Amino acid sequence: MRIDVFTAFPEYFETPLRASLLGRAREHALVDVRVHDLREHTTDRHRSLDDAPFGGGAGMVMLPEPLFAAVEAVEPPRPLLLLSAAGARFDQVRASELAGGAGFSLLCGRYEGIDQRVADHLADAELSIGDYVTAGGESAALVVIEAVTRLVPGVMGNAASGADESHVGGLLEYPQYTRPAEFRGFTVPEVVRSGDHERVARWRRAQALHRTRRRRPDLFAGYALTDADRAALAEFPEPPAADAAGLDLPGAAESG
Ligand code: JCQ
Repeated sequence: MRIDVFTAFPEYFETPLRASLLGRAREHALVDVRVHDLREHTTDRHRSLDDAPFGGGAGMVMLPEPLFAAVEAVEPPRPLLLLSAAGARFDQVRASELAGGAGFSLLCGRYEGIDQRVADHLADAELSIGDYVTAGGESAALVVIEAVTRLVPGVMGNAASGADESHVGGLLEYPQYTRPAEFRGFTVPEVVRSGDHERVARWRRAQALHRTRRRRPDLFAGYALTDADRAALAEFPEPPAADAAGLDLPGAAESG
């Protein structure tokens, strides 16, 4: 998997790309991340990457020339994706699609925006990681790189596939516990310590369903309950509000 990144701040990527999962994946040559400095493709003596907007208004806009020049010099893997709050939402399905390909590229904007001709005639698509505004596309690029890399075969060993299925299938994760069985008076549910793996699996399924219905009714609406789900819910009905109550999340206090 090759991933090319175009940015005005290449140093932003140094530590995250060396650390943890990404660092290991690169060491094992499972991913080849290449970070390109947009400023190397400027031509004026100030190495400018932005200018004032036509039509006036606050802020600066990224110039098309250095962005086109950088991409044309590298001929990076496609699709070339522009990180932008105006893009299509990046989700686990998009992550899997990208992980299934040979590579892709990310273009990080800064300042108040990018000349529209970059989105129209250079990038293949615009991608958003969520409805909020960041200072630039770099943090979003790291989110995309990490979400895709962990799906590349060999990066996570056997841990990845099963855990992801629940999210791809549209449910939130079940609650997890480790030692000690009692911590400051807070106990681990009896069922997960029972040693009955079938019963544990049914309990986990029920918790994932309860959580998703409470916290993400949008996801739950798109989920088709199976007979096994119904059986798990009948065996483990939702406990009195406790799971989400402390988080003050929308819907946490509702019933039904
Ligand atoms: C926010 N998802 C992605 C900041 C300009 C396109 O030009 C700009 C892009 C940004 C970064 O915002 C994002 C984002 N949600 O990348 C300024």
